[in-house]
Amino acid sequence: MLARIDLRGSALPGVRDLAGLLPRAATDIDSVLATVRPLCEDVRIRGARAVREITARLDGVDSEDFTVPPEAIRAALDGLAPDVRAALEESIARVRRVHADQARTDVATQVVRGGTVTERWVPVRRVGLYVPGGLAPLLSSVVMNVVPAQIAGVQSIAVASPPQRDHGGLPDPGVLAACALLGVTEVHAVGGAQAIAVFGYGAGSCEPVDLVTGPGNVYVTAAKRLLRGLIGIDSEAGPTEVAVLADDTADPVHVAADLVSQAEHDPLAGAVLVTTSEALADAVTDLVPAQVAATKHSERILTALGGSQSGIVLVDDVDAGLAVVDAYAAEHLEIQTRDAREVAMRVRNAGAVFVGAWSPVSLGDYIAGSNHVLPTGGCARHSSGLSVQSFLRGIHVVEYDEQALAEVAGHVDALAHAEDLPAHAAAVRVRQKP
Ligand code: HSO
Ligand code: ZN
Repeated sequence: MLARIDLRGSALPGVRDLAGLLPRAATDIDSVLATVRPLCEDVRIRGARAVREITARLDGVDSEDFTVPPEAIRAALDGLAPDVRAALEESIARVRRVHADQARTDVATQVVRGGTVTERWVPVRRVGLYVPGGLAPLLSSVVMNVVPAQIAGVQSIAVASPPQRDHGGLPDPGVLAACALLGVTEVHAVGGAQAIAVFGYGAGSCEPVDLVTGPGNVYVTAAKRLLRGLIGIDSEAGPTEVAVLADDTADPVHVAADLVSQAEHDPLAGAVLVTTSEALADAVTDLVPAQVAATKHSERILTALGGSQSGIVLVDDVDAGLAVVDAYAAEHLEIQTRDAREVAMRVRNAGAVFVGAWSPVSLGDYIAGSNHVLPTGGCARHSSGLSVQSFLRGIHVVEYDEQALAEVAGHVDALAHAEDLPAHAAAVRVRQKP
């Protein structure tokens, strides 16, 4: 378990080679496209009838209508345990507080006298939020998807989540209760690729959406890739992962627990410790087996920690550690070193950074106020996690008056002719007085 990679004693390779050396799961979306494409086509052509058949076949649930009745959503909230309700309410309040600060205001730039460009931020009209069922019913993911959409001003929000056989074909009751707490009234008991197809094409009472967000398994991701363009998507989420950058000041009990906690999600989850301290590496290696044995989902955790996507990387110093975690570009990155805040501020690539001994990833998963829908698989090099911005489009509104246009007519002429597009120049010239 937790294989070691020793990068000490010589100069680190360049970023690309370094990334290639680090443990990471390879997800092959293309190989499931062949399964997912006909399924999506079926939903496009036959709508709700196709959804019913696919759901019966794949989820073992046969239901005439996949849309969850509003009374079932309310009933789920009534049945929610008070401690879970209190926790969800606090989570919603904190996530709202953080995301409220992300709201964008329109900016008007006066470029010249008589010429302005205004950037208007306009919410997407209708979004579909996917909440996976799978190995765990992620009620917290409802909060992380819905709150930014609501703050962005999205008018129409639909949630889809797989039907559960032991809940009468409805989605997990915790997921429904979270929807109720957030005021979401449209929920569909559909999972997997077929849910994304329902969002993309519309089926039954579900109208097509403009944008789909939320993580899912490889089939969900393949359907998102397939329908991208027809709909917007947030990202192609892969298996979850955590990297911990630690020195000899880190508590090995904490580090081991954090690696184990993220591995709990998925046998394909990645957990990587990058450390300057061999003693810490040894202590974590010694502690992990007992922590895993003591927890409920030990089998999938063992698979994740024993897989080639997990391991311990030894480095000479914190600077080298930073180079390694930047090359890895983790979905979640913990900094457990001296001067952790200062080190964290030097990180370039991560979905979210958790600073110091008292900010474990599970705090962020549930209740820090940050978002937990984050870029995986190295996508943190170019993308950010879900935010209010994910649900907005910036529209440039251009308004020049006659004089301001006349001032640049010559420049338009020059550029248009340089591009051999004379009609572009003419469209400005016809407006000029002789
Ligand atoms: N760590 C997951 C989110 C989550 N954890 C939900 C528990 N529930 C991906 O960021
Ligand atoms: Zn988690």
